[in-house]
Amino acid sequence: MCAVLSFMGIAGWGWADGLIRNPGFEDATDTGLPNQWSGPASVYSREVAFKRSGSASLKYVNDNAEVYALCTQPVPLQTGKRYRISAWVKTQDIKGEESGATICAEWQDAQGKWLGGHYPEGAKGTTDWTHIESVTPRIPADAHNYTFTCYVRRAMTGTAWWDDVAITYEPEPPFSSVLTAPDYRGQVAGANPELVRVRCLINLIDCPVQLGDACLAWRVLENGDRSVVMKGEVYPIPAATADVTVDARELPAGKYIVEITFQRKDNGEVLATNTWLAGAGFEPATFGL
Ligand SMILES: [Ca+2]
Repeated sequence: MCAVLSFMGIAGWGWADGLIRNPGFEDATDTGLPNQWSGPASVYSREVAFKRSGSASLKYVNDNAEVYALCTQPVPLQTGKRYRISAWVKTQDIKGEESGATICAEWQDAQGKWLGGHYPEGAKGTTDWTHIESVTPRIPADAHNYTFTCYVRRAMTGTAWWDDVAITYEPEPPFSSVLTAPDYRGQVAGANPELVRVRCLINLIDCPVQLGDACLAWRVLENGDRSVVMKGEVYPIPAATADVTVDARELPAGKYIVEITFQRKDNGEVLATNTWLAGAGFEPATFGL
């Protein structure tokens, strides 16, 4: 028996739109702070001795637990969207009850009143470069101003560094899928072989396309040379949950790839692609896919 089924991932969706200026702290100012960043120069400075990339990082030095200092810059976020925030953080003797050196994103209303934020936990003690990464909730509709902040949590002391910070739009994928049949290891086999059925789940919350303007184009590829052995299209897509059905019963035994592309109907622009690898047995009563 030879059967393989694996989800091979999503491609063709998402982008990285870096929204932070001087994210690697390379540009200097004459205040000692990195360019574009605001904070008390008594605590924060541009550091050249330690860096994760380039020639500099952001450094925090504080020996007074009463001092709570932030290093911030405004960022151009948009209401209704989620963002991934990330940074590399290094610490030396960061002490206190809280979680240490970290980052946050915050939003205020048009009058500057704090509305909310996202606050992943940080690094404390003495650590080498550690990656912090987290996705914000959706920005509320009444938010107006936004900031990205590097900081050490309140009532803590020690030394910390940040480098390669980022905040990027994090759309929900518009398309995912599940191979629902054949239910045994992707095989079309046995006395009454099933149709291949892929349940497609469409989520347009972050996708600038209407369901009626999109289609599900599918192809069956021979696993070896990737030649197309079958293809078709579901249009219109009847609902946000829709099945793509492939009658693979006449295919020769072998391994095939089922590729489903969620795309614009009018110009074929690919919004997302899911790929399934299915295998078949090589016994007389079995069929391909
Ligand atoms: Ca750097």
